[in-house]
Amino acid sequence: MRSGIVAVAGRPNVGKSTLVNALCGGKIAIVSDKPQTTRRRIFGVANGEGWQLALADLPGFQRPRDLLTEHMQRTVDTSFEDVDAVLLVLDARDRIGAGDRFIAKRVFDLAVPVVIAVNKIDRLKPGHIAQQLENAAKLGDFHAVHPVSARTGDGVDALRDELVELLPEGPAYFPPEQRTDLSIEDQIAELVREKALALTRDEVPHAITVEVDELGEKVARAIVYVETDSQKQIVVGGGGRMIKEIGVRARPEIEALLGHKVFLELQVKVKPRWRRDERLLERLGL
Ligand SMILES: Nc1nc2c(ncn2[C@@H]2O[C@H](COP(=O)(O)OP(=O)(O)OP(=O)(O)O)[C@@H](O)[C@H]2O)c(=O)[nH]1
Ligand SMILES: [Mg+2]
Repeated sequence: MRSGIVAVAGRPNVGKSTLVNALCGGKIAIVSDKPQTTRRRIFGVANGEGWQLALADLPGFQRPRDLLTEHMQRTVDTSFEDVDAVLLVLDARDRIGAGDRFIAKRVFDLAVPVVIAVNKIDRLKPGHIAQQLENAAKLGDFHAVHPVSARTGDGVDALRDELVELLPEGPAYFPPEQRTDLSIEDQIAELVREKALALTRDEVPHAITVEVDELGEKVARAIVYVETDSQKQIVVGGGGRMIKEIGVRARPEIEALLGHKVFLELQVKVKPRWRRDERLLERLGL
């Protein structure tokens, strides 16, 4: 048996979570077009004949602005301890910049193999992709570079094979039916947050956090927290339209997760400055 942990690192929004989902063959981590979607480490587990690959999806590297983003960076740092390899994800569509180089320096200093994924190659010209692969190769002493599209799945099988090759011999960390380390409540909260992120913009997505406070046979109740009254107005929407839409989008995925129908009850509450509240962050697992 080969088994091990691969940390997935990179700037915000490069597609780390989308790639973790593609490598695991199903939805594990929520995804959005807003940076800083992932706030904590989430394991996504892929199993095969004689191997288990545990991918640690991580927040993107950024300069901390408050307690939440400080915690997120600490999560990234501590998650590099005891990994067997790092998957460094870059965006094929963006110039490789200071953010990429910062996180690259950090991972190349670890004494483990680094595999680079140049993601989002869908609909890009071969010349452009070749150029980005060349730029990526200058970042450090990598084990391999893979062009991939997490969205279309292009190159994902070859990347998975590469990562599995790097796993040491050892017993599986997770039982085969377990796809993630998130509790069912946290998975539901994340799905609600994903829909809220998709429907809001500017500062609002960053001010949203979700907590499931009741999960019964027939009812799942979640609270969507924001920081201000005006954010609450936006998330509730005129006549409750926005929060209703969030529920309409989240419910099918929550039902698929639970394996049965559920009544999803969403409530929006203001929690001023929750992103700076150490105790609340701890309660939310952030
Ligand atoms: N075209 C294209 N878009 C992609 C691809 N992979 C991810 N995206 C998009 O890129 C955006 C960011 O994806 P995420 O997976 O949330 O990125 P992330 O790196 O996990 O972001 P953070 O958690 O904020 O650090 C989303 O809009 C995705 O749909 C890809 O292969 N091709
Ligand atoms: Mg993410």
